[in-house]
Amino acid sequence: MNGTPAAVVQLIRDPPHVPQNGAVCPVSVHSCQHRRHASTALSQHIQDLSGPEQRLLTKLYEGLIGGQRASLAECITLVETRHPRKRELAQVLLQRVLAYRTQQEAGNGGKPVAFRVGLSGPPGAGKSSFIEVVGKMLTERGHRVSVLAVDPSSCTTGGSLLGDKTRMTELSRDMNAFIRPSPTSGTLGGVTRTTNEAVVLCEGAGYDLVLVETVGVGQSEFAVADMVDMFVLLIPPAGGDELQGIKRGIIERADLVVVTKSDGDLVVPARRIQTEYTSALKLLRRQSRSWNPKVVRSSSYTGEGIPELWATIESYRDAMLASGELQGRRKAQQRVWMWSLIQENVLCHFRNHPSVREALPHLEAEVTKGAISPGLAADLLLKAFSSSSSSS
Ligand SMILES: Nc1nc2c(ncn2[C@@H]2O[C@H](COP(=O)(O)OP(=O)(O)OP(=O)(O)O)[C@@H](O)[C@H]2O)c(=O)[nH]1
Ligand SMILES: [Mg+2]
Repeated sequence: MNGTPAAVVQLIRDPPHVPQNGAVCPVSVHSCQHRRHASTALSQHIQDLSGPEQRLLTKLYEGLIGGQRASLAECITLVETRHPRKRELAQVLLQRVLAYRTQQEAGNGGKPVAFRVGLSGPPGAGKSSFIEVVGKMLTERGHRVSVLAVDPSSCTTGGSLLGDKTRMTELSRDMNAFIRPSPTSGTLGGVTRTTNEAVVLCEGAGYDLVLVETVGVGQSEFAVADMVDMFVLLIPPAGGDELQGIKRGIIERADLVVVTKSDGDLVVPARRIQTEYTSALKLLRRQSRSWNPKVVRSSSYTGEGIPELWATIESYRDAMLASGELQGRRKAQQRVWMWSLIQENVLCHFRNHPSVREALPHLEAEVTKGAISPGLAADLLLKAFSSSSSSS
């Protein structure tokens, strides 16, 4: 919290439980106290903001909840920033949006107002083409759909997001859809923070479906599985080699497996993969008491299987909502999110600490030479960090 204004600290300690737009709802004495704390925290913080900052936040917030795409894009840019002051502003904005969402959920019987689906799969599995077709179907049915494309390799390859845009041409022109590549600064913590925050903003802007696409390489798909209501794995009807890269751990996390490209000559291999995965899933531990993971086939070229597949997704949502598991999952995810932010920040703090920076090159060299053990080097660095941290 170093450098964080006291009011932000208090705002974080006492997150507002009520909307900021004066809505009145029946409350208990306990929530009245919360309301007092929250409004005190907020008004203190508002004093901290300069006039232009306040005006900027109000403009962004009002544009966002008014459903304006340009404001949503600007808000996401704000949460993605690395600029320290802007990051603080982003937290105030998010806090307001969260309060607004809580109010909406209260009006919805305590149930989430939007549904979040994570889509992952190996490179070229057909994820973007799938989202284009599903997204169009959903906007035609009156939904508002946002798509966040997370690509942790984008900072090194730079190319794949461009591909995404060209494969979602129709959806990107659709007024009821919002597509946004999410740059991630290459770290897993970056994926978690910016994507989670972007999801909150999309929901605040009135998108009732949030789709998060991620390439199934590295760890980003696990981070995405930790931030959605339903995790869908897309598998191409390909040979064993191409499927080798799919980690067992991620198959365990899937609520639904979709075998893509089930058209033309690929129907036969797609059926085979469907059978293989159906038996594989039976061997895995059940994740949920209200849902058994399923394996379905679809084609984005012919559209076959797509409406049925979405019906399956809806029956998952209904079952998970009815049992309360979905709400429980979201609560657990809030904790995971917080801890992943702490981990990211603590590590950054550690690396930037003067004593650590001073000792690190020498100790790293010693460890590489085999002169001292990694355990001892880590102990020395942690000692340098904690002794000067506590004396400062
Ligand atoms: N036959 C067939 N090909 C498909 C289908 N869907 C996608 N493809 C092709 O598969 C290739 C990859 O499709 P994308 O939708 O870009 O796949 P992706 O998983 O988003 O790819 P990355 O984002 O690069 O990981 C493209 O050449 C598509 O034309 C389908 O339903 N049937
Ligand atoms: Mg793609």
